[in-house]
Amino acid sequence: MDAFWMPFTANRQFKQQPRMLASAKGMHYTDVAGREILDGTAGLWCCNAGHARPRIIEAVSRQIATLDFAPTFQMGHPLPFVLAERLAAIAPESLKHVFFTNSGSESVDTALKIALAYQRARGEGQRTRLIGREKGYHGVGFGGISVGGMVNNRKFFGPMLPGVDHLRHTLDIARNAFTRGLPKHGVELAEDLERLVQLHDASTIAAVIVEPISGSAGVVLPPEGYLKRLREICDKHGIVLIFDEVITGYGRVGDAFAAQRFDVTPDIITTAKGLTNGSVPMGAVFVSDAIHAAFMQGPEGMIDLFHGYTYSGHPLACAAALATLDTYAEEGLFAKAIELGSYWEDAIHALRELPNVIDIRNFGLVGAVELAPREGKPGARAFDVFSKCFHDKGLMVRTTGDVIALSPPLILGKEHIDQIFGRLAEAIRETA
Ligand code: PXG
Repeated sequence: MDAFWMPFTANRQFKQQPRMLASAKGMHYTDVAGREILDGTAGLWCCNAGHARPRIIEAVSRQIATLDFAPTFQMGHPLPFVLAERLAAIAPESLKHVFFTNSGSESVDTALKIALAYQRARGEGQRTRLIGREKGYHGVGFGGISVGGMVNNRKFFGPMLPGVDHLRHTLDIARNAFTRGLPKHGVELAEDLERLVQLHDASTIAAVIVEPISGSAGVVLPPEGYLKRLREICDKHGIVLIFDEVITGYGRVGDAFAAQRFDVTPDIITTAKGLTNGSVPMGAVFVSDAIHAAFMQGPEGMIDLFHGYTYSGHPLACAAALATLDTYAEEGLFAKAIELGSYWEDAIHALRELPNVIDIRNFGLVGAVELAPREGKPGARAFDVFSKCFHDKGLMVRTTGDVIALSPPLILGKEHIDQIFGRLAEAIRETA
């Protein structure tokens, strides 16, 4: 097993006791020993319509036999044009232009580059500063880790991009522990952007990027009113607002995008994951009409954006995405997080009295149970729960630090919610 250097994994530990999946259908994985594992995380927050969906299988199979690859640099094929229109139709009103990538990390780099080039195109080329947030996760490219705020993803990799600063994060367990839905306290944390404007001057700041809900850092929710206030401050100072919706996009919080659920429209939205239901790598960046228009000013024969990937708008990914959007629409999956939201909320908050539980957070079909760390061994307790869930309970969860995160496929029913939290409760109870 040594040759595969696994990502974000304790390789030597894993290879002593592997967790190996062999197949998947609907709400379940099957491991190599034939055990069924209930998918509490939609893979890695990506299989929003569950696994082995017939439309997607059929579309990708048909596509590979018809057009396996076609360039999109000064060439084209119909699928990304069709897909971009379909996406524009579900996006917020003013975000009707779509740039395709192959991952969330690439979507983030693309968004940051578009923001910088946009400021230059409108005569504000001195605006080069990018602002992220503590605990933010924006993938693993140098742009993404620079604006990101997860210490371990940054500290090994040198100085990263210059001229980046960070807002304070919004996790406040002391004031908000066990809140159902959005935290009541913390709207004032948006004023931290005013502090950075005071420090650096607005004329140096190109863009702010935040996740409407942070996933990787352990489900950090925006306090009520916080995102609206960020929007206002960005408007006041000519700063581009980017929402990284790699996790929240495509139905996770009860609308196509969190921007719609929270009724706050950024200038750029980054997505990936649920776009193809995780089946073929693909990301999409949604850009506002105003930003797009700023690039369409020069001579028509000039390339408007010197950026792109060999696989931007790849035929297989487009076919998968179109079939995924069909599946979401036919089954009304974007509404699922609303329909099941209160059942989900009641079920996760029922874990409150279990040993070592110090906070529970939920919104849409996202949930997190935070455990007290073992002394001197941060993350060990949650990792043991994760391992017990997988090996003994037939349940897949995610951990980050001492947080257990959940983000099930949106096709789940109440019986699956009962199973997820029943099994997780047992695992927490049995873990010292
Ligand atoms: N932005 C956000 C908000 C993400 O959550 C990325 C960018 C990067 O996407 P790619 O496709 O480059 O990995 C992500 C990815 C977890 C987990 O369990 C989360 C992600 C990836 C893997 C695990 O928290 N998010």
